[in-house]
Amino acid sequence: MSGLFALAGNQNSGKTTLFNRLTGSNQHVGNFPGVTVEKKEGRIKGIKDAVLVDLPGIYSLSPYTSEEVVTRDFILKEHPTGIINIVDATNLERNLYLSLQLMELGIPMVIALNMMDEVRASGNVIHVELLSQKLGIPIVPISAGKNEGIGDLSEVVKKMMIEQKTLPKLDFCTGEVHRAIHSIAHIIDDQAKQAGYPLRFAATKMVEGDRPTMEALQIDENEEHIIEHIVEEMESRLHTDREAALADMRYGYIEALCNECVVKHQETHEQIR
Ligand code: GDP
Ligand code: MG
Ligand code: K
Repeated sequence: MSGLFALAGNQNSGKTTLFNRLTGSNQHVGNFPGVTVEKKEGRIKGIKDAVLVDLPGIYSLSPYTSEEVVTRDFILKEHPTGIINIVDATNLERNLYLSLQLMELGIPMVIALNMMDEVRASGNVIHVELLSQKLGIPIVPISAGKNEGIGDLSEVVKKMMIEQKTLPKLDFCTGEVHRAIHSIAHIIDDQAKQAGYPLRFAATKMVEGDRPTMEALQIDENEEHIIEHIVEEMESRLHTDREAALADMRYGYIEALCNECVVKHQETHEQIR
């Protein structure tokens, strides 16, 4: 059995530090095909035949930068065994914005919740178990900088390799956006399947008007017209544009999630008094 794992996360989340911890000196550097984005690969220490690819640091999966395109293409075309999504726990809401998008790709995923040393020092508390339950994926608290939790993370990665479980569907999609995604999913169902795109991800990309995905799915003029109509309808009902509608929905979900799972130092203080 062999495994291919993708390390994805925001810039400055500790990705390079974690990559080095997981692979040791066992790494080599190249480029992703066709672009000058650096591709680092290494074997994961302590796991037989598991390769880790360090994807570029990104904040979203929209194709605005070649880093974002590289990340999408790698995950959609290479079908990795799993994604290790490194999340800066001191910046949880911002980082989870990418996590939600990665989860739409339907690839098994573990969150490596990094910088936990700083969270501890701040006096904040993150209820990791609860967060993991709500998201439906494993979360391992780590401090890559202090070399803490790396063994636990390795164990989860090893398990992902053996079990090869698919990701449970996370339903954070509500209201008008949900309606639009649902209608579009209906239209592009076959094309998404043929292109090897997860339906939910593809439908969301149609709402965003994402050209590369439209081309990959070979959306014709007629279908594009229908999709545009659905999205305009959504915009007029929400009194906002498509990008804001999606961002509002994602951040709304994340905010509620963090309200439940994170206790800020000051709040603990107030409870005690
Ligand atoms: P990247 O941009 O995601 O590759 O992040 P780096 O690995 O370069 O790390 C960014 C900064 O965060 C560096 O100064 C690291 O030393 C620091 N860092 C990484 N992991 C941790 C951690 O667990 N705790 C703390 N306090 N700092 C960390
Ligand atoms: Mg780096
Ligand atoms: K830091």
